[in-house]
Amino acid sequence: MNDPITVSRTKPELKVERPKLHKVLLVNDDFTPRHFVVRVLRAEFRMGEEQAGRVMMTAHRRGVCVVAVFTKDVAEEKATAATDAGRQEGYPLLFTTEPEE
Ligand code: TYC
Repeated sequence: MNDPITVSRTKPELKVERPKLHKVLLVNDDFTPRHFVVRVLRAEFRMGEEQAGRVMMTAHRRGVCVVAVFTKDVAEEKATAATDAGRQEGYPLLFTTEPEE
């Protein structure tokens, strides 16, 4: 006998998950000039002068500040590019990434 033909009556489950977002963090140090941190934030993260100044001062006072959130790859690219911009001028400026909860 042939196998009976069965018809699934349930829709296939769609498992489309949003990619987890990653934060780019600006880490304070004692050497990088404030105006240079602001310049890097403006150039790499397309921030205005005021917002860049606020982010820089938050990192300066608290030790660290969230700059932006992106997908993992973009967050890592941006953090590396911004850290390299400081290194090119001999500054220890550091941007890191971490996954959002
Ligand atoms: N603390 C630095 C200074 O006083 C400025 C600074 C701010 C450096 C934020 C890094 O992530 C930073 N010149």
